Amino acid sequence: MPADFNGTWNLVSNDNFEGYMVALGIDFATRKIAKMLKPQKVIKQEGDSFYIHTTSTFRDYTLQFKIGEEFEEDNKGLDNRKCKSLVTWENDKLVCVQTGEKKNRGWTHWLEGDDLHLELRCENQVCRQVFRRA
Ligand code: VL7
Repeated sequence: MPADFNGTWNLVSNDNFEGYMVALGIDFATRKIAKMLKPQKVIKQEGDSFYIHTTSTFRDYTLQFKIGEEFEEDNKGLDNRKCKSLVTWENDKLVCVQTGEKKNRGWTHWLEGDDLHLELRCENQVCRQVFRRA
């Protein structure tokens, strides 16, 4: 049985989101707004199919994928760069590699107790987010 990420999750901590956004080339004004946000994630997981909806008062982002199937990701409303994304299981962690213009881009999700962790990577920057069940 793989890990079960289903649920609604609220951001409780966000370490080095600024560095991650700078690495993505997000402009100053957008960063000032973005770092104040407390996004919520709704995750729907059915077998190998995932739906991850990240919502905030400023912007929303929806991602749908199947494990092991590469897809085009547009990052619309984020940095708007297209990349090829592939999500796989590494033990109980969900690991996404986002191949494109930015080196070392990707993210990892895992569970620790009742918390959902997300590590966001771009170039030499790592942002660590923790979400708690709503
Ligand atoms: C999504 C933000 C910074 C632009 C707005 C910030 C709006 C709320 O990709 C992500 O999650 C994965 C894994 O759960 C699923 O897509 C993280 C937030 C990254 C990057 C860009 C700042 C403007 C934040 C949508």
